[in-house]
Amino acid sequence: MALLPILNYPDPRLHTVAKPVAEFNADLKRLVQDMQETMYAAPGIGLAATQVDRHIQLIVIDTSKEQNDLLVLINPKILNHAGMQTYEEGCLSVPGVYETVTRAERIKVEAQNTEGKKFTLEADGLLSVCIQHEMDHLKGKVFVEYLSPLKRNRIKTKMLKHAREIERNNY
Ligand code: QAP
Ligand code: CO
Repeated sequence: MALLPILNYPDPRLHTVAKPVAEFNADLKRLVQDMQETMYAAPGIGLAATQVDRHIQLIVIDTSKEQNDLLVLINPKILNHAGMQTYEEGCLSVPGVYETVTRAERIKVEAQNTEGKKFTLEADGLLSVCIQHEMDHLKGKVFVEYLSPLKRNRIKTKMLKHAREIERNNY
């Protein structure tokens, strides 16, 4: 098991479009383990492979308080959606930033597990938001892209300034 480095916005690699997973092998299972460990350590409730610079359609999510209800979604597709909800979102790739985003309220998702077996899942509330947020990462989209250009640019500047400060302290 290993903690993986997380890409920080505005890293251009966060805009890479992920490819479908074709082989359900031991390497994939190891990546799932490492992503799970990385998410729990953060701590976070969702992590997409894109965020650890692996551009395949793989997401791990756990919205439980006890961190004991892991959901792994491989090659996820939204079959249908209904309603609208707004939620204050954060992202492990945009630390310290929380902004309101509007998304579908309920979704039905089809995905595969680490064995390649297909399943469907219905979600609402936080889980629904989290799945949609993580699926955006697989398309190369970060939640700040839903905000106004003014807000997004302020966030970009803040992130770059923060990165420079860390760089200076490491010197
Ligand atoms: C996506 O985000 C999400 O800023 C998952 O300093 C978030 O796990 C979907 C985190 C909210 C729906 C609602 C963020 C940790 C974790 C930070 C996360 C931070 C430390 C974010
Ligand atoms: Co995110």
